[in-house]
Amino acid sequence: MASVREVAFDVFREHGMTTIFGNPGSTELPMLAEFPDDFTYVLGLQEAAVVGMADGYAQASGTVTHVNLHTAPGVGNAMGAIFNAQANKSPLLVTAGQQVRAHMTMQANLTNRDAIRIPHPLVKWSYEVPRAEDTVAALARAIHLASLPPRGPAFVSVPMDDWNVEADPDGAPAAIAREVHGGAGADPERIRSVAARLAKARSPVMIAGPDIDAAGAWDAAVAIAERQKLPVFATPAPGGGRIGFPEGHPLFQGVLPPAIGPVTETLRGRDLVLVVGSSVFPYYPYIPGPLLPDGAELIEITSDPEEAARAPVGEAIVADVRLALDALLEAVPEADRAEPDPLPDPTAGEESDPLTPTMVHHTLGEVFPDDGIVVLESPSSTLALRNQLRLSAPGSYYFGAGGGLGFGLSAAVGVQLAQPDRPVVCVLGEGSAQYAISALWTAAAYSVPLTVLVLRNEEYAILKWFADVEEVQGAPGLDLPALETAEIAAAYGVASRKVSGREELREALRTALVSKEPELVEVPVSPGMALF
Ligand SMILES: Cc1ncc(C[n+]2csc(CCOP(=O)(O)OP(=O)(O)O)c2C)c(N)n1
Repeated sequence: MASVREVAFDVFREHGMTTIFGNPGSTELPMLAEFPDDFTYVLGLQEAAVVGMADGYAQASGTVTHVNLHTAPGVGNAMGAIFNAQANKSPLLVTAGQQVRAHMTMQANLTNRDAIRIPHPLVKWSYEVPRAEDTVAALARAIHLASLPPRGPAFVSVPMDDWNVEADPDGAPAAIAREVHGGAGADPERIRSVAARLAKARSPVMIAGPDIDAAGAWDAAVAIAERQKLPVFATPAPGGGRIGFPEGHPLFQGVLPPAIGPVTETLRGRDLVLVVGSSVFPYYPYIPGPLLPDGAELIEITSDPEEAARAPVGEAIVADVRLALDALLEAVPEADRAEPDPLPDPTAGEESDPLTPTMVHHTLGEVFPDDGIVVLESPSSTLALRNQLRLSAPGSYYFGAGGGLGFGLSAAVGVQLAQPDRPVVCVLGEGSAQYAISALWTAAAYSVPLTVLVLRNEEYAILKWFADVEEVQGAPGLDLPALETAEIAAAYGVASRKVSGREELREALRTALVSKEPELVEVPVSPGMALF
């Protein structure tokens, strides 16, 4: 008869989950025993990096991804990254080892006393099975839940002696065979009404969110905007974990500012705001004001009932974003409105010493391949990168929507593993690089051909900007002297170089982009925010 472990691996196989990210401990070894040849185990050296890598992999592959953690301390270390994965709607099966059942009540060493409670607020389901034989069913249930909209992490704690128990002979084959499909369409009546209101509107606008990309609704969003001649803004950058509209398209009007008052200012004069695949809105910082300009209506299309319920204004339709947009495309007529003026071409100014972040991103833009992917965590130059690169292909941008640093570097390793044929450039502030720095070791150990570009401004620039906004003076801890990222990378086995000036930067990026191994390029930049 098959063991729980053997059947569990059949379930993973059935779901295409043959890449497992983890950091093992004694309580996880029974799961890893006789590890099958058709599976890959990607070792991360600390759990923030392990979950971040799995998050990137899950988003870029579109499949539920298994991440295995070490009982309570491993889950504890992973919490910030699980928070990010939830915000990113990243479908993860998170498992953790647990003491032997006979040890749990006496709370022997490493017992995860409150296994379910630790990740509970950040996951869709948190569970420890009552009987060993139920493990397979619990894992299958967690996989289905993680994959259903809104996608996100689900957690199962598995006592270490459960893996070798005989699997339930009836339940196990059924669990392997089951399929669960999400993706509910919108009420056709509602879609017809949205189409009619768009057609009647004087000055409608579309706000494109990350779920357009995640749902595969990119072409439909472009077709609707073109047919209706809609100006399109990207949802505010903090929540824009992916881009939902080609940013080089003539209808693209830029990224919405992230605060209430400025959003309303930007939308002034509009009478219909169609928000697709985004919350309303990922605001930060708090700059109060009316939620919408006078005379404007807002309609949100989201696959996330939570997002729909918590929006502070407007109406919401809960449906799969691709199905809803496909239906809307069928229903909207051609509009004869004037098209908006396209954004002016990006400019970067004269070369300075050190370079400005804007000049760095402009230079990256010159060498950036058409099929390239950016994973971004350079807080004070997020908007400059968006403006300079104007990324315009699906699946070409990943950003930590949760705001927890450490996503960038680790997710980039996962994205590159999931998309081996597309060049991935991870753009980091030198402060951000530290939160999951050990992901560099995984990149080197697994020959992940990632390019890492580190902007060295010797400060937490974004926090200095926030200090101004919050009228905070005299805050300590905002400077980062002598943080030698290139040396750290070299110690992890990643080829690295320090460059200055455009020419050196361009050449270093060109070399790194075609290298079959990871390479890191560190460039000094001027301090402060870079908005364009
Ligand atoms: C886990 C975590 N800890 C702390 C912060 C707060 N934080 C936000 S931005 C930032 C500074 C980032 O510095 P750096 O990467 O050098 O970028 P810069 O602001 O200079 O562009 C910090 C510490 C955070 N977002 N996440």
